[in-house]
Amino acid sequence: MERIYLDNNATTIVDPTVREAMDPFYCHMYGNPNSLHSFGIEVRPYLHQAMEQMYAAINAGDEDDIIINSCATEGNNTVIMGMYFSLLKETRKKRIVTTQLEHPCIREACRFLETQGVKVTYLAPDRQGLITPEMVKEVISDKTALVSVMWANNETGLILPIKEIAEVCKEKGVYFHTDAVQAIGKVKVDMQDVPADFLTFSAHKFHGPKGAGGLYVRKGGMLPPLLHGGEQMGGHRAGTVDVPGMVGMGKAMEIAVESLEYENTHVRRLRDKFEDALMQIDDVLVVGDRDLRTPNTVYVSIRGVEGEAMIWDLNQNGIAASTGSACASESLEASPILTAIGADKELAHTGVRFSLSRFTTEKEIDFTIEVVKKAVVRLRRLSTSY
Ligand code: C6P
Repeated sequence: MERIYLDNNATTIVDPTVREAMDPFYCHMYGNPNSLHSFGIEVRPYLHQAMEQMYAAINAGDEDDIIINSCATEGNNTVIMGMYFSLLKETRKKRIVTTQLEHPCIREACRFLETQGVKVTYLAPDRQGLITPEMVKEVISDKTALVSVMWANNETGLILPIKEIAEVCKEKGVYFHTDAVQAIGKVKVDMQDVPADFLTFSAHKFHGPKGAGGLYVRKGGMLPPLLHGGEQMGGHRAGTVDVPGMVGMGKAMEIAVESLEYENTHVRRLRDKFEDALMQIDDVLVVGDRDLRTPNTVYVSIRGVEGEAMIWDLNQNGIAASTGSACASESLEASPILTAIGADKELAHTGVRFSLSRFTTEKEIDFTIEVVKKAVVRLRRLSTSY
C-alpha cells in the first residue's frame, strides 16, 4: 500500500537537496567548528553560508542575531525564561501577554512562570479564531514586559495580523515575540517590515532536519542564555553546534522562501480542491476563512465523526493526518481552538487537521477525498449521536 502524508504541520519530509547538502558533514567534514585545526577550520565557511541563507530568508538586519538551537521549543523557552531573568524577576514589569492559541511550549513555560509570581494574560481568539491588534492593545499595561503571539496557528493554519500586533507593542514600548514555526515557507516573513524583537523557527517544519531550530533576536534585545557553558553562538547558546543540522536548516530555509510562490499557487489549489470536496459533505465545518489561512492547512470538523475514529480509518488506508497538534495526540481533551471559537462540545471532539506540502500530489488528494467520504458514511452509521 502506498502511503500518503498529510501531516506536514507536525513535521515534514527532508527535501532530498537539503539532505545532500548535509551529507558531507557526517563522515567527511566532521570537525568541531570551534577547533583550531584544519578539521574545524574547513567547516566554518559552510556555517557562515548557512547563516547568510537564514538572514536572507527572513530579511534580518546585519546587527540582528540568529541563535541556532535544537528546536522551536528551545527557542520559545529561551524567550520566556530569558525575559523572566532579565526583566520580569527584577523589575516592576511582572506581566506577560500571550494567547490561548499558542503551542504548549509557550503555554507551559508561561504557566511555570505563574508559579514564580508572574501574571500572564492568555487572550482568547475571536469567533474567527484570530487575535486582533486591538485585543493586544487593550491588555497591555505599564507592567507588561513581553507579548508573545504566534504568526500562524499549527492547528487551523490561521495567519495572525503579526505586523499590526508588533506595531502596537513597539508603540507601547513592550518586547514582542512571535512563534513563526508554521509561517516560514508559507507566508512572507520580512523582519524589516515587521518590528518583532524575537522570532522562533524550526527546520523540520520546512523540509529541513529535526533537531535544528533558530531564534531571531533584533539588535539590542539580547537575552540571557537558557543553556550555559561554552562560547558557542557568542555565549548565547552553549553546546557544540550541530553542523549538518545548521547547514540543512540554511538550505531548507532558502528553498522554502524560493518555494513561497509554489506553495501559494499549487499547494493552495490542491488544498482548496480538497476543502471543496469536504464541504460537499453534510454538517461539516472548516475552521477559518481560507484566505486567512496558510495555503497548506485544513482543520475540519465533521459532525458525528470522532476525530480519532477518522484518523484510524485514514491510517487503515495509508493516509496520515492528525486530530491537532502531534504533541497533544494522546490527549482526549476537546480541541482548545475549537472550544475557543465557540464550537459546541460534540463538535470540539471532531477536529481533524490535514496539512499538505509542496511534495503532495493531486493523485494523493483525489484518493484522500474518496477515503474521507467513505469513512464519514461508515462512522456516521456507527454513531449513536448522529
Ligand atoms: N507543532 C504540531 O503537530 P518543535 O517540535 O520544538 O520544533 O516545535 C514546537 C512547536 C512550536 N510552535 C508551533 C506553532 C508548533 O506548531 C510546534 C510544533 C507540531 O502541531 C508538533 S506538536
